Amino acid sequence: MDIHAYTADFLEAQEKKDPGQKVFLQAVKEVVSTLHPVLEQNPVYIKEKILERLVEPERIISFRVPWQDDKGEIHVNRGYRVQFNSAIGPYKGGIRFHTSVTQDSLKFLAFEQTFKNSLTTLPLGGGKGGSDFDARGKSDGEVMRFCHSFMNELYRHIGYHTDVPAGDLGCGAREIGYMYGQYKKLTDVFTGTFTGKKPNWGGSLLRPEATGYGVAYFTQNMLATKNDSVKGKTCIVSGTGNVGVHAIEKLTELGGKVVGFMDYDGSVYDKDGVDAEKLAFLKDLVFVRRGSLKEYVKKFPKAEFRPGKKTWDIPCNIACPTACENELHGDDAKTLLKNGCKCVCEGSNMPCTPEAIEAFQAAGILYSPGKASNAGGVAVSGLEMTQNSMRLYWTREEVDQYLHRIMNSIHNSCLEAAEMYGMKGNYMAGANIAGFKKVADSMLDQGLV
Ligand code: 2IT
Repeated sequence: MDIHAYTADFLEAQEKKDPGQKVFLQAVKEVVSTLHPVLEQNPVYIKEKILERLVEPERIISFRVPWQDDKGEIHVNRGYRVQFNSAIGPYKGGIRFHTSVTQDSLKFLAFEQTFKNSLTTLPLGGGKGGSDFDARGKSDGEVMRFCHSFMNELYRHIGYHTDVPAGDLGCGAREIGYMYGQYKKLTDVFTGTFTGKKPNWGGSLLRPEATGYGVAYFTQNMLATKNDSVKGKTCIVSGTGNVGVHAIEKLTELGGKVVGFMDYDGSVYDKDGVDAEKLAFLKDLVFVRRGSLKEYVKKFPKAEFRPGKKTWDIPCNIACPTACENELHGDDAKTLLKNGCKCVCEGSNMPCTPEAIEAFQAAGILYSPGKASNAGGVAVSGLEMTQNSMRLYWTREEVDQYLHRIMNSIHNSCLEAAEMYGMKGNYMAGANIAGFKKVADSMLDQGLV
């Protein structure tokens, strides 16, 4: 069989099925483009139509979320949960609250999550949910009423052994608190049905830090393959949400100098790099006051604020995109390469466009896809589930050891799978292949369901 013709037909059929789902199709295309040798050596995947089955979510729930603002005005948002694949464990993945949320974006995220969760070594299926709700500028009361309304429907579809949501963009500990409270009220059970909970009521220590720390550990692992390290390297981290700020923290701890980062208003260029004092300010600004990075340059006037500008023109050795999908374009990749960037480690989901990835791979620099390098977050979510099951807590150090071990294991799986199928050093291919095989083989074992 001509595998290339088979995958071309497969992708064409997918495009016909969901013509408007651009990011989902982009994610599917990327995965399929790396699976040719796997399909060639395992024709059973073709015969059993594993690809066709894998790209079809097991279930999508879409629902109305009505809520009232502080003035009494009524708003209606749309809520979703995409339960993508449960072959290796209960659906697991975050909830995104952002104006950009559509069925397309959540299908893409749930698809990526399926592979990512497979790589973590833990028994986690893939899912994602969210709403087009924008929490920015809303009062705590408004956010609470929205979250309660969201949960009034979602509660019947999730559960400790069924589907375990967590946070994502626009959904942090505050939102998880409100959702978990309502979930508990409606079901009358105290279980680990959510992760990313606060430690007082079932959360794991180190869960907030896990994604960002994991990105830094993965960066360190990639550089180690070139007998190099983060120490002394100039770094850029794009987003300054939960992932970005903790990536800045760990990269700095590992001896890196983080000189660029950004938020919705623009970017900061801080030639001297972030230190402990600046990091403490940043954490308070982002997590407590929910303020703008403009305040960072007021406090540290040697740093420059660049309104509306991204970070990618700032010279660096290491770039970690941590904001959102398709934030780093082909032109940005060329600029990074021209300025000497040698390592791109994705902290968000699919932040690099296909053109950008192509440019990095053609230049032969280290590049890792988010589904491998940002898996630390969901991995510690898995560890939160374990702790909840045992009804005990591990220390920060214990969780960090597990996280470190899991990131090492993901790194090795990527390298091994890539080499086994003739694409040595290609982390994208390795992540897709290793993630795919575990899920695909489990689907085969379980028959046509
Ligand atoms: O993209 C992600 O991996 C997450 N938003 C975390 C999901 C989780 O269940 O912790």
